[in-house]
Amino acid sequence: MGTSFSSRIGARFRAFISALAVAAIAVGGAWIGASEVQAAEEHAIEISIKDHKFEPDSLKLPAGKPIKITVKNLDATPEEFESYELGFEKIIAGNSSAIIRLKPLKPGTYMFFGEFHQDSALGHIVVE
Ligand SMILES: [Cu+2]
Repeated sequence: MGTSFSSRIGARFRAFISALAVAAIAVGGAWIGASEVQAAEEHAIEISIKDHKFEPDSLKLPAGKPIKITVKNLDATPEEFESYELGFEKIIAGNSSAIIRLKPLKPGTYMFFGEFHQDSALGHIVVE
């Protein structure tokens, strides 16, 4: 008698715990799902500045996707990463990096340059 009572409690307790676990997985799953979608939509690329030149100086990017550009300035002096056509400018201190995020782009060719060394720091982005 005592055994069946405690096993009934035990069964309810186990049901409660498994319901909690299902809820936790559902919440965790939704959260992971959202961040995965965000990461999948954003196209991330990296570009560096060395000897006042961009490496690479030509980038190919997909149209219609948000873009994340990480710019590493490997020179000791600051550079300003700028594009009139894409409407950004950002000063990057020597030996440091910066992130530039762009809204989804239309197909085309867009020029960019390093404003502090415009004779050598030139490049372009082809969006297609
Ligand atoms: Cu500028």
